[in-house]
Amino acid sequence: MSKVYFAGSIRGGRADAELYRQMIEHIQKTDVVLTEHVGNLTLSKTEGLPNRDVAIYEQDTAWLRESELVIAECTTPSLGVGYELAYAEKFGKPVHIFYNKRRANLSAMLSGDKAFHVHPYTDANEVFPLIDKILGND
Ligand code: 6IA
Repeated sequence: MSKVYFAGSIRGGRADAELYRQMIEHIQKTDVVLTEHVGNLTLSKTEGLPNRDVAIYEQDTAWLRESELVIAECTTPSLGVGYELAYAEKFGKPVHIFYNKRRANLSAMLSGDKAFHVHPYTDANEVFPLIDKILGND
């Protein structure tokens, strides 16, 4: 059972929050997701108090160091997710990036980084068997 850090946009926009929720639920069938809140549909992009941000940063970077693997959904661009991916790379974590190639043009800073495993898809249903493969559950 692996500890997975799931990354998805929050203040970058919540258009894909329902997909994050489904991906998290899928991973949780076999593994542990440290960041379940990313799929919380009641979390809005404007929510939160600025003075909570230090605690959020400290907690999320601690979870990244503790994680064994990072899975990110990057169709909706997010500065926070981009930061997390670079942080994960620095700590030697395997990083898997998903994005819908019909809706997004992934940043060259992600698609050009050979340390990252990038998974473009055209339909969200393709994501779940790919996750199974990553987790060794296929
Ligand atoms: O720049 P973004 O907000 O889109 O960054 C999203 C990423 O940063 C996610 O993958 C999360 O891991 C992390 N993150 C951003 N905001 C929070 C948060 N906020 N709680 C936990 N992780 C976060 C609580 C509510 C918030 C809207 C203030």
